[in-house]
Amino acid sequence: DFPPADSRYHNYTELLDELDRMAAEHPDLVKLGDIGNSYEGRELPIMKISDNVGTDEAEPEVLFTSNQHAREHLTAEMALYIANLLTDSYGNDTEITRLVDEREVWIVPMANPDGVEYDVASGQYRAWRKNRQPGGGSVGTDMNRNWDYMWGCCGGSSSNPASDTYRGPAPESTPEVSAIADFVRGRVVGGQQQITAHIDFHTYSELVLWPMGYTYDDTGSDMSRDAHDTFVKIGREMAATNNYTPQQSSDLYITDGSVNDWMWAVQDIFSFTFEMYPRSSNPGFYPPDEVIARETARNEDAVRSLLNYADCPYRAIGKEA
Ligand code: 0X9
Ligand code: CA
Ligand code: CA
Ligand code: CA
Ligand code: ZN
Repeated sequence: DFPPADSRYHNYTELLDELDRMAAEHPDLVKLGDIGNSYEGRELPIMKISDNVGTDEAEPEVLFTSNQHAREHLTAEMALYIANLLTDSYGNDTEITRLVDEREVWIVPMANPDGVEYDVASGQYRAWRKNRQPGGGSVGTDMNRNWDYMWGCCGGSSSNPASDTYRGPAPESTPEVSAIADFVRGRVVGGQQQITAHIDFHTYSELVLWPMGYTYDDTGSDMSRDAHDTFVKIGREMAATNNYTPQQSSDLYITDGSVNDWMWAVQDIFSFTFEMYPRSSNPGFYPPDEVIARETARNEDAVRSLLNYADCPYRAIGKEA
């Protein structure tokens, strides 16, 4: 488990317990499910939050995902923060009430539970990043190199199974990425992707990142000028609220097969990566649990902003349909 000094972080079963508690306390707003199983057979939980939560209404849908990378434990706490915000503030905060009424929010709080549990199992952090699927004499695929768009195209991932950025033998070879991708494909209703906006939470560096990751180009056949300008505008607005640094993801470094590129190019979802606290390698992936409250609340206004834009992201550049 987590070391005693970091016991306020949630391991997999503690996270499931917290999701159950929220669903029990807010049965009219919260629906729990799973989107499949991890390699080792753990259910991959998903939470839906909306009014009339049992009904698929014609409301813009927003997705939050956390913990593709195992050691980035602050990101599961971010997912729980969003879930608690939307449920506890419903009926008390006029903006949250409106957003819960007018959006359907999906949260995948721990996309890589096998990796998370492996990272903390011994009581001493293992600095584990990948999932726990064996292959090629090694264990683990980097889920954020395993998505099915420009997979392995551009030197932004590794073909070496021992590498921390191993892309796997094929796109969606990891059951975890395959499950999330299947879920997202399942949100196409009447030919229209219902999810309009997405944040994938990572640590660390305090960045707001937008696609593309596989190319340094700002625009191309998969990124129109208007779409790029919308990413930049919303990304900068969100970064102004949390004091992160906004930039195109490839300006950090090139990645191929990463989640934002697939979400945008294949699914038309305005998809961002947040690299959370801290800025640098001390404390790196393992900030003490004392910072959880401050560093999750730090992203509240950015989350509100994206939820607001979800009905028409192009409004950010004055191009309402
Ligand atoms: O490398 C990653 O997958 C992300 N950083 S992390 O330290 N959390 O592993 C960054 C992904 C963003 N995409 C690009 N930089 N292209
Ligand atoms: Ca502590
Ligand atoms: Ca609803
Ligand atoms: Ca819907
Ligand atoms: Zn990461």
